[in-house]
This record gives sequence, structure tokens and C-alpha cells, in this order.
Amino acid sequence: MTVKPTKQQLEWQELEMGMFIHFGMNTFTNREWGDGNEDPRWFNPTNFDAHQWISVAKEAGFRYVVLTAKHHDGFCLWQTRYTEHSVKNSPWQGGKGDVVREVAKACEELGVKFGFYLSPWDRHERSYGTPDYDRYFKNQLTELLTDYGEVVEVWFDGAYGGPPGKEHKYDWRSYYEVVRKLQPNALIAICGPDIRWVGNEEGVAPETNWSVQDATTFHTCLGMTGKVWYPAECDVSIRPGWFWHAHEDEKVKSLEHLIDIYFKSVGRNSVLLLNVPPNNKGLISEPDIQRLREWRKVLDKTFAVNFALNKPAKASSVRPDTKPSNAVDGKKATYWAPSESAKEAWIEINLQQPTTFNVSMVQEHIAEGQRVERYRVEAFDGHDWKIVARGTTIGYKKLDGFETVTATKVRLVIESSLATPLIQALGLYRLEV
Ligand code: FUL
Repeated sequence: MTVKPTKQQLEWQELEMGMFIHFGMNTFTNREWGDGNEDPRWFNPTNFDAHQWISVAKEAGFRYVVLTAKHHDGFCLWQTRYTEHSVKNSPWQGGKGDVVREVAKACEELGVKFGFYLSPWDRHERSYGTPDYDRYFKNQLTELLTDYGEVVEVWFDGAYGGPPGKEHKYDWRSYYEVVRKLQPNALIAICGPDIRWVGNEEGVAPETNWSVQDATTFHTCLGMTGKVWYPAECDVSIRPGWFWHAHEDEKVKSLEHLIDIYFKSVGRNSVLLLNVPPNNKGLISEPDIQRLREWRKVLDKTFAVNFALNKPAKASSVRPDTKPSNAVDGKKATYWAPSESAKEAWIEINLQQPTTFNVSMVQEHIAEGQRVERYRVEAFDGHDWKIVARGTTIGYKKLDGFETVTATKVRLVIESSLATPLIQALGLYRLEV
């Protein structure tokens, strides 16, 4: 049976990009991992403005955010009832401040989806390592899932750097029950059954990237076995560290690097979660804002014109309920499929005039699963057909960059597919940096 995404997984994939927000005690101690002994009074962002964060996110094209509500040091950015180690005991807003509330509110106002990171590993909380910790963790989850509106994603980090053998035996199934009960539409990521970690922190998905995976322990604890839909998320920071450090203001990733990340994450059937850490004033810094603007400008310019859009299309064969032109109609509900018995499958677009481009984009109709395992793209320059791109999996979106060509026709050849390929879109673009 074909494994398919849930409605929530499909909608999440279509968001394409989220902004990770690492902010907390480490922002003030210049560290990446706090040890849990920090004094809450050190947390004091004097110009805190969550609206600025979310405006920056929105302008850069991020459709959701994931805020570190609690990192490994255990310091809580919201008014939790279950520990004193929180903003309640910081001078910020006289101890009445709530970062989670302000971020969730700004998200709501600006139409960006809200999610949070809650570190299972907690270096401050005394009950860590005992059954009481499961209660503590679920109480905190309950607060976050009840008091702050709709949550799109809950990020359970798998990191543990404590003494060997002392890691808490997390009762994952009971955590998932809390999430499902309070926010049935929220996706549980990383140490969870809905979204998988891509496996590195570089923002790079593997070239062959299947959203269909073998069930992991996060699934079997829920009674799920065999093959499951488990799409990848690429988390990477715009700076060397996850948290803001003054000395990294000069080390914001280059425009070229960010474009490369976009192609190797969103363009390889993954969702990009790019971390942009606010500084100790409580604002996103200028160098990050400038770089995000440059990046957005290039992406907008590149993808504004699709040279294949609404151009005449023909195919090796056509399943009667589809049409070749469906692949170039700009609609996500329609697709081209070759006939079920076909041995070969290609679709050809007549560009009608010599057209210059260097990027191809292919999308499968993943609502019906992920199928293609090998393809190539060819361009006709008036004399010969030339291969411009080759690839393995496609999935939600595959982007291939290549040397600029000028062609009058383009062909996508599906060389191998697990089942009838359903091609939702074929696009051609020109990237200029
Ligand atoms: C890791 C953590 O240890 C880092 O501090 C950061 O939060 C990253 C996203 O996940 O596991």
C-alpha cells in the first residue's frame, strides 16, 4: 500500500521554510550550552521586540517559527508554574515578561505559524532522571500547548551531553499523547513520529531523499510499524553558533552559501529551518537582517518567472484522467501521469522560442506518495538534445542548477519509478547572483 503524508504533514511540507529562534540564557552568557546553574537575573533583553523578529521572518519568506522555550540549561522563557528557573525571576519586564506569549502573539498578528522547541535534556531540574521528570515535562508541555494558541510544530531535541548512563528514560508515548490531545494538528519533530531530523546541521539534505522511511522507536512506541511517511527537516544556523554571540556578527553566512542551502534543502525534498538568533538586546541584528533581505531578493527574482508556465506540453503517454499540460498549469491539484502500463515516461515542453535558463524544478504530487527514483532533464538547442540534469528522488520539490543553456524544448524523462509517476509541476528558471 502506498504510504502517504497526513494532511498536517502535507501542509507543513508546503510551508517550505521556517525560522528557528535560539534565544535564552545563553544569549546573555555567551555560551552554546548552559549548565543549569545560571542566575535568572542575568536574563535581561532591554529592547526586546518579538514583533521585529517575526516581521524579519515574514519578510524573508519564513512561514513558521520554532522558538526555544527551554534549552538544555532548563531556563524557561514563559511564566511556568512548575519551576522558579524562569523569566519570572528575571528583571526583564519586572518579572512579568513572557517571551513565548510575545512571540506567539506576533505570529498571530503577522500570519506566521508558531512552534516551539522544548529540550528534554534539562540540566537544572532536580527531578531529571526520576519518574517525576516525566510529570514535570508533561506539565510544561501542557502549559505551552494550552496557553499560546495554535502550535504547528513541537521540537524535541535528542541532544544529551550529561554523564554517560544518566540520561532520563523519556516516556515518549505519554508526551505524544499530551500533544495529540491538546493540539491534534501539531507535528512532533526530531524525537517524534511526524518529522525527522535530516542528520546534519549544515542545511543539506542528501541527494536521494525519501519521505517514506522505516518506522523508528518513535513510531513503534505508538504501535506504528513498517514503512511510514517521515519527511526531513534541515536545521542550520545563519551563524556559526545557534545562540547569538557578539563576535559572530561578522560571521553571518554569505549570500551564496544561503542560496546553496536553499537548493540543497527545499530543493531536495526537505523543509528548511534556518536559525536566526536574536541578540542580548532582544532584537535580530542588522547583519542578519541585511543578509536575509539579499537572499529573499534573489529567490524572488529567480522564481518570479517560470519559462515553462502554460507552454504547450506533450508526453510519451497519458493516463486518461490527466493531461501533460497539468504539469505546467501552475496548479498544485493537477498533475500529469503516463499510462499505467507504459514502459517509458517523458514529458516535453515546447518553449516556442529560444529560452535561456539554468535551473529546473520538478514536483511530484506527494499527496499520493513519493514514487520517482531516477530522472533526467534534457534541453533541445535547435540541433541536439543535451542532458542538463540528472537525479534520483524528486518528492515534494527537486531543484537542479546547471550551466546556463538556451533551448527551444525541454524534456523530463522518468527513468525509474516505484509506481506510476505523478508529475505536479515542471518549472524552468534563471538564477543570477
Ligand atoms: C542541538 C542542541 O544541542 C543545540 O544547542 C541546538 O539547540 C540544536 C538545534 O540542537 O541538539
